[in-house]
This record gives sequence, C-alpha cells and structure tokens, in this order.
Amino acid sequence: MSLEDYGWDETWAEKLAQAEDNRGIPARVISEHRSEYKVHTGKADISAKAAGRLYHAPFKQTELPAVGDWVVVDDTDVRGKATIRGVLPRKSTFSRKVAGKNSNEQVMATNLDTVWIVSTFGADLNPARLERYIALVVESGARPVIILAKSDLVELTEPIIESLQERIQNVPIYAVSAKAQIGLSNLRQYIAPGQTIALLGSSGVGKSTLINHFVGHELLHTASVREKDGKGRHTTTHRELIFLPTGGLLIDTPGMRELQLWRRDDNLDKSFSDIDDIAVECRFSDCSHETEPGCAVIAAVESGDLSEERINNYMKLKKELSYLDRKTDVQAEQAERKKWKAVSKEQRRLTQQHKGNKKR
Ligand SMILES: Nc1nc2c(ncn2[C@@H]2O[C@H](COP(=O)(O)OP(=O)(O)OP(=O)(O)O)[C@@H](O)[C@H]2O)c(=O)[nH]1
Ligand SMILES: [Mg+2]
Ligand SMILES: [Zn+2]
Repeated sequence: MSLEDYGWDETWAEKLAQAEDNRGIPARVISEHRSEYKVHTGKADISAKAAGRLYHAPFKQTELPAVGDWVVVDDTDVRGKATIRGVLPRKSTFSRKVAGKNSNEQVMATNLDTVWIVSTFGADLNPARLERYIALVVESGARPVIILAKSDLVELTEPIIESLQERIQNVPIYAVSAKAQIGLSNLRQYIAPGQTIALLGSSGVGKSTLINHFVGHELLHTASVREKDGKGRHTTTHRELIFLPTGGLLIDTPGMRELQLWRRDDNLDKSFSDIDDIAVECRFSDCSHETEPGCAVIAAVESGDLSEERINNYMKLKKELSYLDRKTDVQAEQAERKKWKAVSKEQRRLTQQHKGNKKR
C-alpha cells in the first residue's frame, strides 16, 4: 500500500509544501472515535491525537481533523501515538447542521469524490429526503449518486426508478441487491484507485453490507432490521474509511436518524456569499450567470477571481434547489389532503354517532 492508493497526488503534495507547519509526514484520517484518530501513513495505520492548538482559536471546531482528511503527523510518542499537527486544506467537506444553538455544523467526512446516497424501496424511500441529501452532497463539492438497495425484496423496480428519475433528473439512480448480486456492476464505475466514496443513508438500508461486498469478505458488522417496523438497529457506530483491495476507498457511516437541514432560501446565500457579493455587479438583477452580457460572475471566473469549481457547485445546487421548492409544494398538498381526510373521518364518526343516538 502507498499514499497514492489512499488518494495522495501532486495537488496534495503542493498543499503540503504550502502548509504553515509541515514538519512531519502526510497521512490520511481513516477513523475517529472520541478524539482518538487512526491515520494511514502509506505504510501502516497508526493511532494519533490532534495537537492541542487545533482545539483553540483561530481554529474552528469544523477545522479539527475528520475522516477523509489529509493531515501532517509527527513521530509517535512513547505510547505509540502520533500527533496531528495540521489539516491540509480540504477538497470537499460534507457537513450537516445539528440541533442546538452553538456548534451547529458537524463535519461528517471530507475529500470525497462521490457520495452514494443509499435508500431502500420500502418505507424508507422518501424522494424529498433524497433531495435534501442531494443538495447537501452537491454543496459539499462531491458528486451524488442514488442507490436503491435490497432490490431482491421488490418485484418490479423499473417503475419506481423511472418515476423517481423523472423527479430527480440529473442524479443517476441504481437499483441494487448485495444479497442477490444484482446491479452491482453499475457501481463499479465509481470505484477507482484514489477515489473516495462515502455511503449515507438511514440505519438498516444496507450500507455496510454493500461495502462488505466490494471488500470481498465480512469486514464490517451488519445486523438485521427490526421485525416490527423494519427499522435498522444503528449497527455501525462510527465513520470509517475502508481501503479496497481492488483500489478505491469507501467510507462507512452510521445510519442517520435525522438529517437536519438549513432553511433553504437563506442558506444558498450564506454558503455562497462570495458569489452573491460578485453578482451585485451583474448588469441584470435577475442574471442567471450563464450567458447574460455584463455578468460579473462570468467575468470573475474568466479573470480567475472565482474558481470554476465553485461556480459549478453553485449552479448545481441552484438547480437542485428548484426541486426542493417543488417538494415543498407537494408537502403542502399532502398536508391539505391529510387534513381533509381527518375532516371526513370525523364527519363519518359524527354521522354514525347520530344514527346510534337515533336508534336508542
Ligand atoms: N434482502 C436483502 N437484505 C439485505 C441486503 N443488503 C443488506 N441486507 C440486510 O439488511 C440488514 C441491514 O444491513 P446493514 O448493512 O447492517 O445496514 P446499514 O445501512 O449498514 O445499517 P447501520 O449500520 O445501522 O446504519 C442486514 O440484515 C442485511 O443482511 C439486500 O440486498 N437484500
Ligand atoms: Mg452499517
Ligand atoms: Zn451574472
């Protein structure tokens, strides 16, 4: 194994050369458990802790080492523990908002190329939630792919995939079964040396089972879903980066209970405020920054002030958000329908009661 197997390349070497403190060797964070890290150095997996200064200002909570990060570690101390001196600037950061007033951003994994958003065909299949995941993934800078797992449990997958694909147009959707070995070859295109893929989704959808399939043996613990409601048992308890013998890296994550998201409208502005600052200068106030003359955003990309990657992420997210708006409409409609159902049920009850009273 080498660092290259873990995704190290010239770009990272450059980032290392430019790091303010690069005394030590590069390594990739493969797991984190209560501030105990495991990192891979190209030769071995070693235990590490983050240097004390990383826990204080000017460093933010979100800048602490996370699974997927490239870090600089120094020699191991007497107890065989290395110190993480710094984190190299991330290529992508997948984070979510968590409840609570203070530290409300939680970094889940970093430097991802692709995220497999895993769901099943059953009760867990929730298009609106898939869209929320997609928006998060796109904003992180990674590419989303939707996987509907356990396809062996449904008779006809095509109509479901088709109608979902109609709603979610620019993200590929695959039906797979790790158990019956169906559709897995479609996923192989994402697995390549140095490429990092994280798996996200509710507990019990089969994330660890999928990873075991690509590893080739039962590396990760899996457990059956609960009989009474088909819910998972939160078997995977921490995030872990797994090296595939065939090349490529998969990150297993614990099933998410609740994916708390931003209030959509203001977050697009917040997370891309740099672009909005530039957009003020556009000739047209409703500029889409795609083809319009006098567009300050296009000009900034051309002059190199704004990276192409950033504007692409912005465009992708904007597109995805238009789906989210549609989702809101659907939800409003459903709420309305539910309300009427309740009303008519109540009416039926009253009628029955009335009849009953009459009989007496
Ligand atoms: N029928 C069927 N069952 C599957 C398939 N893949 C996984 N399972 C089962 O689903 C259950 C849950 O699988 P896991 O891989 O533990 O699910 P997970 O997403 O990792 O769950 P957490 O770790 O709790 O987040 C296990 O009993 C698996 O055997 C499949 O393709 N078909
Ligand atoms: Mg698991
Ligand atoms: Zn513009």
